Amino acid sequence: MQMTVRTSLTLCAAAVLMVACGKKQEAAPAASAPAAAASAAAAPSNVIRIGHVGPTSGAIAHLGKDNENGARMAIEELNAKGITIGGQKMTLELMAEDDAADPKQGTAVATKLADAKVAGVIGHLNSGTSIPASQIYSAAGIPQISPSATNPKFTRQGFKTTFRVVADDVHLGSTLGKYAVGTLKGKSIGVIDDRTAYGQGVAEEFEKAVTAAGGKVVGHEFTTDKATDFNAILTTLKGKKVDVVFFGGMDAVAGPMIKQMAQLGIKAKFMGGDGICSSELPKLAGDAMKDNTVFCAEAGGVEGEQKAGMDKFKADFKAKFNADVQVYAPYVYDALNVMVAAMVKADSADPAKYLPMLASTADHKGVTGTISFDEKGDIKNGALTLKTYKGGKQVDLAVIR
Ligand code: ABU
Repeated sequence: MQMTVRTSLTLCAAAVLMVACGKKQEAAPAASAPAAAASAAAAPSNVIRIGHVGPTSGAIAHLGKDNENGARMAIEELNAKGITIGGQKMTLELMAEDDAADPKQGTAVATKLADAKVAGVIGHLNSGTSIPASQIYSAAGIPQISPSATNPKFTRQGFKTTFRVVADDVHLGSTLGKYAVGTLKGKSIGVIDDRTAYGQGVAEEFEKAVTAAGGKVVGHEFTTDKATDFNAILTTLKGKKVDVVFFGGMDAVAGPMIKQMAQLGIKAKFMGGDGICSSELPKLAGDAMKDNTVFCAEAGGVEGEQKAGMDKFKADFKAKFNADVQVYAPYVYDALNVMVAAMVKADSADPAKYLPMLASTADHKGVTGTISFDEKGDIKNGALTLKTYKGGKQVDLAVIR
């Protein structure tokens, strides 16, 4: 049954045409002129091209660059180690693209990468770009691993080419909802979401969990991923005497929102998912961020002996890029290593040959933990790390499975 659904959806995606699967669909935007030119040059036979996509421009460019650096680090290390496939020494080459966190630009760069016949794609960063792009990669038979897109739909479309190495919004929202009621003792909880695929999804899951835990959501307000003025919605929530505010969205919006909460004298705790859980958030929120008042969850987690690998990755990353890891760079690094390990195992970088090896990835020891995929392409036994901020730095509170 699962296979039937997957097959029909894949065929549906293959026909990313004006009419497909019984209903009208939007055609993916055509590749731009420079994109078409870049796709014309085929990779030499000893080069494996891997695409990476994230927003390296716009409000969350710091997150996109963090991801891209994770990919660069993996590629450089693998090239230094030496990859041999089919008896030939291969060089990995990164095709790094910017989707600006915009769904239309996301499908344009996905088309560019498909035309360039990359062997695989790591990305995109956002659910709102990863989901439409996944149709294009599926139609082209190109494996895609997102290191950060957490909307459940991403891996529930029946595509054999779609994978992710983080937990999803059901896991994030439900854990944070329980935490808001059980640990933070929230009695009057306000929710805001940015209406993106991620923000809306994680906020809905949070709200369900609050209700299930016996808590009360007294107001749900809406903003966008580009908004800068939250006075009206915050004033509404202030009138409802909220003691916890949950925001479904990214750190670039959360920072100014925390500042405006302080200006309005709102003393509520502030919570969000992995999208706000960055090392940049204290800079974005400034003095308004008081110790132990902001809570978030990264969509992965390591404990015990596995922590040493993550700590080493963070130190190496800092030494190489003179920057702290934001959130997802280690997940990008692992995703790329998982993809290349499947190529080596298949002794081929041909997606049709290495895709079955990728799908059967089991117990890959990465810096973010042990990676195995389930039948949907989701990480098995995914973890979350609950965090707060103290002295402008992240503090881990607990790893939850
Ligand atoms: N997971 C948070 C950021 C990326 C996204 O899912 O849109």
